[in-house]
Amino acid sequence: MPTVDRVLSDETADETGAERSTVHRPIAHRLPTHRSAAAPPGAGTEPTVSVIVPALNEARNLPHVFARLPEVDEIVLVDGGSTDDTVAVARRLRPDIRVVRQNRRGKGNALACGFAAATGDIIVMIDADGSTDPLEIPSFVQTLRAGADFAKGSRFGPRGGSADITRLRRAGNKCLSVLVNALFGTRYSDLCYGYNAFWARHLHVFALDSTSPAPDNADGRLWGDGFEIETLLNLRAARADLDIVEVPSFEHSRIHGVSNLNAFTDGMRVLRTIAREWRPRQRNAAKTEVRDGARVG
Ligand SMILES: Nc1nc2c(ncn2[C@@H]2O[C@H](COP(=O)(O)OP(=O)(O)O)[C@@H](O)[C@H]2O)c(=O)[nH]1
Ligand SMILES: [Mg+2]
Repeated sequence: MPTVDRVLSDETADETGAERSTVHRPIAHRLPTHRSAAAPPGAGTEPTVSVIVPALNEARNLPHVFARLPEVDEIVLVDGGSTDDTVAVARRLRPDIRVVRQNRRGKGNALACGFAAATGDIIVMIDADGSTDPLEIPSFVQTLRAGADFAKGSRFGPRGGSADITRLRRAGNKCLSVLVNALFGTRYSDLCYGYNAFWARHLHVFALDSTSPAPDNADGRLWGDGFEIETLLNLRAARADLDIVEVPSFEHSRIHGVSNLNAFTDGMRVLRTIAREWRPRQRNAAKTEVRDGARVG
């Protein structure tokens, strides 16, 4: 299985919070900035935080997104070959931003490249269209610092919600979540949501490929390069027996533009992902354990 084994170069060479799902605390607007080499939970040092932002033609949305970003240690924008001013706008808004150009196509490949480039102890993934609220980042960070390995956003648990999801996508997501929970012994309430955070030291469990060139097929994507990435992350986190805790999240409407996701074709890719990842004999029975009523994986 391909793995992340080297960091993708930046586009320009040297350019260079806890919430268990039962408690909703006020969200702080600032995150710790004190740097540490590696900060396991409880070690007494503040972990560094990298925010990964996959973006494809999101120039008009970035000002809204970046205006709501709390202070973090690193922002990595992964450009998908935008034909608008996404990169220029990002650099103007955040001169300290790191811009990475993905090497294949799709949001999944963008995230794989962004994860590989990140240097923080904690990796947070947010969208560039205004739908995932950066003000929620401290909740994800706090959840990790309280002991979780993987903080999984959920629109459908207590205090979650969405102004963006269509009825078709909601129904599909529900069915897929039920299927995964039955097959994998998990308790996900929102399988196909892309607002998550995890400790960078767990990146290897996802076995993502950020280096192979685009295949010579019709869409130039490898498996995992598309919107099935969220499902892939969730299934591999569960299989690795990570401590997965859901974090309530409210998904706003995309501000400008339209979604790149096709409910049918991308839904089918998620279904195929579930089939491919389901290896009953390798499942780890321990992940069915539920602790504090909050562990879902
Ligand atoms: N770099 C990159 N970003 C992408 C790609 N496809 C989608 N995105 C970004 O991923 C995020 C979610 O995509 P979106 O089209 O809104 O899908 P939806 O939220 O599932 O409806 C947005 O920030 C997009 O700009 C891609 O192929 N490459
Ligand atoms: Mg969106």
